[in-house]
Amino acid sequence: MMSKGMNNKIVIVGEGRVGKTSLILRCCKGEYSDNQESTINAFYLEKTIQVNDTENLNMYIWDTAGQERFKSITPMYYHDAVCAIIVYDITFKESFDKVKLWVTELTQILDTSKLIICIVGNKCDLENNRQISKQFAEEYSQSVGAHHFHTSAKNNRGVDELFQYIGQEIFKRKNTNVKKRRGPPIFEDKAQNQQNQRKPCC
Ligand SMILES: Nc1nc2c(ncn2[C@@H]2O[C@H](COP(=O)(O)OP(=O)(O)OP(=O)(O)O)[C@@H](O)[C@H]2O)c(=O)[nH]1
Ligand SMILES: [Mg+2]
Repeated sequence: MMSKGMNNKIVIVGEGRVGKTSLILRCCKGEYSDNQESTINAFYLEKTIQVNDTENLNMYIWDTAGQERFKSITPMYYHDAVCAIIVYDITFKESFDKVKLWVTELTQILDTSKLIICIVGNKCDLENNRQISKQFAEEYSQSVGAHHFHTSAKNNRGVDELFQYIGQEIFKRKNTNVKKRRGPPIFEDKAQNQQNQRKPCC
């Protein structure tokens, strides 16, 4: 069974030149170019992943332009997204400042209890030029309820893991919603609840 429709919309945002387009092209087409040109028009590519033995999930991954002059256009692309991937370049400290701005913007506008946020440190093939420590990036991500990933679009590191995680997470949340809507009414068993409350915490 295939989950169809534009509702599995993922948007990739972040500073210019951090590797957003390269990540999409790597993920969806298995391509990479050292001379990737700056994005001017947003576009999307489709990616299908297997979420369990019998089911696939279609994701629509939108690339946006990172350059400041296109900033006002971007909200058009993220307002109905289920997941935002915020990319920074591990060799360029300022690109992490942009991550923080993006987190603020997205959390102000979108329902963060529904939005999956992934923060991605790209270009991890250039480990020697790293300007943002792993620990700092991971702690920050955790503090805003985001998952952190390291990727190299160039060397194809961490890209599959990132999109597999997102696919599984979308699938999991959908199933939970369906169960909530269709399930039988739940009658609380107060005695049982009280008993449970007495159980020591793990
Ligand atoms: N070393 C290295 N270079 C990369 C990697 N990913 C992208 N690049 C290079 O970084 C430059 C920018 O990549 P893009 O994918 O165009 O970056 P972008 O974020 O889409 O940029 P805008 O479209 O301007 O927002 C290109 O020259 C890429 O080849 C990576 O993982 N490692
Ligand atoms: Mg681009």
